[in-house]
Amino acid sequence: MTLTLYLHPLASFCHKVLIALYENGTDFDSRIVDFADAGSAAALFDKWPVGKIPILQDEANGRTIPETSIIIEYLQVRYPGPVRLLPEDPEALLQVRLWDRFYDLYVSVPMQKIVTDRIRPAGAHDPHGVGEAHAMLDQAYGMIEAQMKGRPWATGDTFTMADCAALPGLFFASIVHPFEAGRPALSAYLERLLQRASVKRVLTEARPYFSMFPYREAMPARYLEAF
Ligand SMILES: N[C@@H](CCC(=O)N[C@@H](CS)C(=O)NCC(=O)O)C(=O)O
Repeated sequence: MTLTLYLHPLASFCHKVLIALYENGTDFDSRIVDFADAGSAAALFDKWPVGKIPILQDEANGRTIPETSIIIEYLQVRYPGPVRLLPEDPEALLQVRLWDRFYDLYVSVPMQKIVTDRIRPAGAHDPHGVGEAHAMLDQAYGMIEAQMKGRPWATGDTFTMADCAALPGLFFASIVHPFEAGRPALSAYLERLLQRASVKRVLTEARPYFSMFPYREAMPARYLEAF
């Protein structure tokens, strides 16, 4: 097997790349990174010193590819499959890149801020930063509501990298900062994502690890059942 994805099955950014891999039926091996295990963490830091997952190792050419958006673009260039996640048309491509950035930076990052603050040591919490993260999610939800009116997928009629980015952010954000009433297009979009076969597979593989999620008690019951 030439491709190895270093990941954790609960990690939202890993879900983004897994969705892309499953959409295209791309063959790969996975290696779980356990940050609590010094050897496992060192193997990651050796390859990508900022220590973020996922990273993709390509044995065929000895390359390590970090950063989810770059990994997905790399897969499309080097290992294309039936589902084109980055469109050929330059204008459409800009929209996909924009909404990919949007979901990473303004949904996933504030969601992570809220989640990780819960497991900080006593005295190291950041209530101001967490408040800002909640405000950012409110802002993002409003913008997604407007964007998704009349669109099945993040940027139009086809499923793209932006949808790969949207699912993990929205899934976990919907737990820590539930959608307020009056967000029907946002809610319908998340439901549509949850019905996608690649997404069902990712969340099914993540479910055994849900007990490790710091907001486990806030997970809707249906998230704990089969997708
Ligand atoms: N910008 C990065 C973000 C990756 C990221 O934040 N990954 C999280 C897991 S979801 C991580 O590695 N967290 C470990 C840490 O921050 O120590 C990407 O798109 O790949």
